[in-house]
Amino acid sequence: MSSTAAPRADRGVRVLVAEDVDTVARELRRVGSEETGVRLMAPRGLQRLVRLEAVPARAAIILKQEMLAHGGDAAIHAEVIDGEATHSAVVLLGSLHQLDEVCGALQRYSHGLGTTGDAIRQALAHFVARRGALRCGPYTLPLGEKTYIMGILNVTPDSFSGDGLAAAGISAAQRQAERMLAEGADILDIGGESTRPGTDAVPLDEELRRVVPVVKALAPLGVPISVDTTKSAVASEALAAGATLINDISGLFFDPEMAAVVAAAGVPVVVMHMPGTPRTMQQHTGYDDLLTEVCTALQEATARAEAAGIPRDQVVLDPGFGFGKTVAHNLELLRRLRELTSYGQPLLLGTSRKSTIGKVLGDLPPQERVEGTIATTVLGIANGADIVRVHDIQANARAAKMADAIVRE
Ligand code: HH2
Repeated sequence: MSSTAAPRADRGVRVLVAEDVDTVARELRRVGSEETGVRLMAPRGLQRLVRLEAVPARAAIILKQEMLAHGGDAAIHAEVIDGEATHSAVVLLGSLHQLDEVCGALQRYSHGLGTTGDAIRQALAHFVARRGALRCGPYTLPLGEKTYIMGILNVTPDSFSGDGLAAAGISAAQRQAERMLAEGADILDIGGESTRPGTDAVPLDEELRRVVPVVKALAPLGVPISVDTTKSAVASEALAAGATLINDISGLFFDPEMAAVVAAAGVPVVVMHMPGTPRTMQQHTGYDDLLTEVCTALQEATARAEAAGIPRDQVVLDPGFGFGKTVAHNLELLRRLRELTSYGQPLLLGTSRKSTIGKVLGDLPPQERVEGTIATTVLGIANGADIVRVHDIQANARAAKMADAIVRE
């Protein structure tokens, strides 16, 4: 090439992958930028959409003005501009830098806008980093370092995937639990009531009879024992028998005593999204905005927990894959799971062998859904899951370990 040729900048054009500021900063340093510039530029390298619910009209207009003033924008309901709506959902569009500047500017306003700014900053911080730990009695599970495998141990005669052990007795449950631990389970989840679509509730006495002796037998195994129940009396007796985590698919909704029982024991609780009950949930699949409805319900469940004295960071969120949702809904939940990390609470995902996987793979029966489950485990981890609740421990534990090595640097 002759030395008089014009300098070329059309080669090696590449779009970079960066999901957090540290990665952006690393790429800027690789160019040779000076450190002051790196710190100033990095937050400009990431764009975020942030949704706020039910913002009073005046505050919505201020948000839009401030975003525009800082080079971003905000979508608000058209009727707010016309003065006809009192409230609006708002979607902020901006770089992390612009959003941070706006949050700072909001501190100057009254109408609670300062706390709105703080909440936006918090959600943005939670979206990338998982901190803290789940405190299950004597077991502490640090979050963010690895994905925890919750092994499903159903002591039911009618679980949808045919894995129930109801008639097999305590020693069969013990053998299965030991096998699950050897294969890599970190938590065991014991359920005495099937939740498959259309089922009725199991009477209290029967659920106690199925669950409590198994909890007692498995508590010495050295891992947290979770109990999958919506009944406070079952939770209470299981906790006394050694359980250290409660998994309530109703999100502390069915039994008004449940939150107080969990709070008194000082253990974490999983709150799951389910519209209606297992009997009726598949009649409630008409969502206007799936993620907003799931997130709103989970934040209501979190408020019930906090009101009873359960610390917010010990309330695990679960979007309820397969509960009152169509195949398309379940796939959307997985695609957008990371939105649920905005609240800074641990995330659990329960997709194992569920019918959505069977349907996507061409009507495969539950026992042939392991590969499909692994795909959901891996994408769930990439999208922020801290715990996956699964039947096939070894396959999912290996997949999770591999996914962890890739996504949890
Ligand atoms: N799914 C089932 C049961 N409990 N708990 C949480 N937190 N999340 C879930 O997705 C979830 C759950 C259904 O699965 P399974 O226990 O295998 O079946 P069954 O309820 O029929 O026993």
